[in-house]
Order: sequence, then structure tokens, then C-alpha cells
Amino acid sequence: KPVLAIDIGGTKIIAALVENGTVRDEVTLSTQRDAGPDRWIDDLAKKSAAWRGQVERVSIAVTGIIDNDLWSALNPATLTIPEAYPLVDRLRQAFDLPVFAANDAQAAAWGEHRFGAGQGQDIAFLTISTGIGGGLVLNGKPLLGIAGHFGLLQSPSAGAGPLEDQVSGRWIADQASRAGHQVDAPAVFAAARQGATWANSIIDQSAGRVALLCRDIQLMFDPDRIVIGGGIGLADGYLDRVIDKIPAEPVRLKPRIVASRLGRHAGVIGVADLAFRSKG
Ligand code: BMX
Repeated sequence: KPVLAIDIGGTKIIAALVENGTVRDEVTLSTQRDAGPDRWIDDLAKKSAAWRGQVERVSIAVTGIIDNDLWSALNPATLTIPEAYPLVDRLRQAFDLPVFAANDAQAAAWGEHRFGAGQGQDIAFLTISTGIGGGLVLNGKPLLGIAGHFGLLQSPSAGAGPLEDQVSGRWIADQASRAGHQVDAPAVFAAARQGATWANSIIDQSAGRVALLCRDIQLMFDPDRIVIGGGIGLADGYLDRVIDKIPAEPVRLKPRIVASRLGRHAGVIGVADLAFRSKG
């Protein structure tokens, strides 16, 4: 039986019909950042109405933390959410089905471990996106709770505040605007492709910080692979820049970095499967 799987990120929302690690059908909405969760859920219920008879459960992956089925932001700059929003209750009311909820990057990490670029392996997953999300699967188990929220690290090399505020898509767009270019992150990548020095320098700084983050993750968990996804992580040439900037020595510390195989579907595929796992 397919699962209705949802992924709410800081930039886009995906609703999908997922069965055995495969997306059968999907809709994508852009996150109306000021509208708030009641409205996002209303929109989702409308857009997914056609699938209702086919599913018996709803699974949702979200940017932010889920504690006891309540949803909160860790970094409101990535997405502002009312503190302890009753996400599972509200979805149960909207869909009249059992609901399972998890963090987006932890769900994606599980998806890559089960069906993607890290099958059967110990992996760390990073999404370089509106923020930076992270997840870990070690000894076949997903680490939940706050574990792996690497975007929240305070990195001395990046300056004050959460690391993601000096790396992510939001930071890239903000740096562009400071350099006199009022454009979004995809346009910065387009400019870099055409050789614009300002754009290349912004992307290089972001990639350099992710390279150091990957080195630190290798030191802490020694995963078989670090899988990288997200709109920025998978953008033109970004991963190659990260790999280039990994310090060459000591060799034993070099992470094995690979691109996400599930791409934008990692969250919905992962959370659909995690729901079954949590049921036992
Ligand atoms: C932030 C945090 C994480 C999330 C990550 C990536 C919030 C709202 N989110 O670190 O929980 O996994 O951003 O989020 O505090 P994305 O929207 O960029 O995918």
C-alpha cells in the first residue's frame, strides 16, 4: 500500500504517493513562508485529495525538530514555525489517518541508506538547502532527536551564529545582494557558470565551509560515506568544489563524499519507510 509522504522545507513542499522506495505521483508547492502551518496543511489536503482513497497512513518530514509529535524551529531564519506546533494532531484531523513525523534531513538520511547512495552503509547525510540539515545512520539505525543537526554548529571558522547562516542558499543570496546583485541562489550559480568572479567567490566560500564540516563529521563518526543532497548541494559543480577543498592531509581523515541518489525525493522516500520502521 502506498503512503502519502510529505516534505516541508524552507523553500518548497513536496507531497508524494510513495510505495516501496518509489515515488508514484507527486505535487510540489513553494513554501509560503508567512502563511504558517495551518495554511500549509490546508493546501496539502486540497492538493492530495485525489490520492485519499489509496493510502492508509500519512508520513511527514519537516525542517525543524519533532519532539513528542510537536514541531518547533531550531533556527527560525530557516523557517519560522510556532513553538511546539501540534503537527501530528493537526494532520490526523485533516486526513483522518494515522500520522508519523520526523526531521527532514534525518528522514532523507534513512532514505539514502535504504534505497539510495548509502545502501547498507554507515552514512552521514547533509542537505545544503535553505539551511543545512544533517542526519546519521549508524550500525543500521537512524539517529533521531537532535543528533546530526550540523547546520546549528557554531563554527569558529565561519564567525558568530549557526554555520548554516554562513553557507546555505539564504546566505548565498544574501552575499549576492551585498555584492550589488539582487538575485536568488540559482541565479548565483548561473552567473558563476558564466565566469562571474563575485559569484564564484561566494560559492567557493560556501563549499569551503562544507568541506571543513565534512572533515569534522568524519572525525566524529567515521561513516563509510557522506551523502550530500539539497538544492544547493546538488547544484552545478558544488560537490566538486567541496571535494576540491577537503584538506589533503592527513589522508586517513578524508571523507568519501557522494551525491544523493534520491535527490529531491530523499525526504519523502525516507519518511515513508521510517514510519513502517517505527511501527515495528
Ligand atoms: C535547519 C533546521 C533543521 C533542518 C535544516 C535544513 C529549522 C527550521 N530547521 O538547520 O531542522 O533540517 O535547517 O532545512 O530549524 P531545509 O529547509 O533547508 O531543508
